[in-house]
Amino acid sequence: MRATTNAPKMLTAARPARAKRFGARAARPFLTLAACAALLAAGGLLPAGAAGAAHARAGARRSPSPGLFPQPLNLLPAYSLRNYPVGLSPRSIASGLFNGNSNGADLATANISGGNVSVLLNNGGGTFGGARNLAAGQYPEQLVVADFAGFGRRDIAVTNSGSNTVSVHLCRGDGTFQPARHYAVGNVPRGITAGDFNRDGRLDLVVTNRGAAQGLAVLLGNGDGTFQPARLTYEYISSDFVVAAHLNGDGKLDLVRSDVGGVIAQLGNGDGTFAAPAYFGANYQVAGIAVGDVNNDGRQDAVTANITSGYGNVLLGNGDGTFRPR
Ligand SMILES: [Ca+2]
Ligand SMILES: [Ca+2]
Ligand SMILES: [Ca+2]
Repeated sequence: MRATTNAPKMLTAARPARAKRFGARAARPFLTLAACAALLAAGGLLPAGAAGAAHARAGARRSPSPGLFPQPLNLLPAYSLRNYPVGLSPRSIASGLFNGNSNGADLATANISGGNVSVLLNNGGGTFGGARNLAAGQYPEQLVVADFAGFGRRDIAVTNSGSNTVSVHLCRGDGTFQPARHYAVGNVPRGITAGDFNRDGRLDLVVTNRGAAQGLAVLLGNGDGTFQPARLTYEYISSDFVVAAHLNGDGKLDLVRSDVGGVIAQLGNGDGTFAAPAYFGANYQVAGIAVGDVNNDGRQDAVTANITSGYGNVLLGNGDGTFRPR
């Protein structure tokens, strides 16, 4: 995913600081919440509407402290928002074209208490039809949308932290999906990303496991919508989120993972395995990450949302798999 917004103009670097590895907890330059929302939307982690609203609000009201709002940001009056019922306790959201019309992007949510994925088809004009729920595993957490079967359709893969599986829902191209196929992936899977990590032209999956044996599950794709059994690694890193990105220009797809207080970069070896994790500190408790080139230097950068501190952070990529604060 790429950040394609004008987000860099919204960045408000406050205190330049040198990158520290391993446990940096000092105050960092931060983003406005609006900028975070815009960047997370660009990364598919927030609806674009929320980001636009946050941006508009940011333009109307400035904080006395650069980048920091003195009170929680109220995006829009609740009465002006249209509500779309989905399954119980939606946890994450993604967009994709699930049917053949040109109405625009459709939506899918992972519903942690409902045990399902809700699909909302775009009516055109920015409204959506009623949710159709797809049975997933127990406690669906995060989802990724990609063409796993090679039919040019947008399929859905979702982590199920209760059943320790990934559910893969193959799209029929008309907005409906085949019954899910489930893959065991390790203990308490949460984050998920897709990419061709072994360079065979078939999309693969990488999952972060948060359970007792914290690590990665790599599922190599067969190109027909099925996957090989997961290969597990154990780095004992608490990653709730993972994003595939090219960090060092070697053509081998890499990973950016969240950690409690920062991000983890792992360079891909091009065969579905990854080099040792490298840690780069941010503010405490990273609750979301997005990756994109926020300063237009051709190198992928990382943006974090930090739930405990209330800040977001920008970590600029050096083009070699390392990051520096901005
Ligand atoms: Ca592959
Ligand atoms: Ca690489
Ligand atoms: Ca950059």
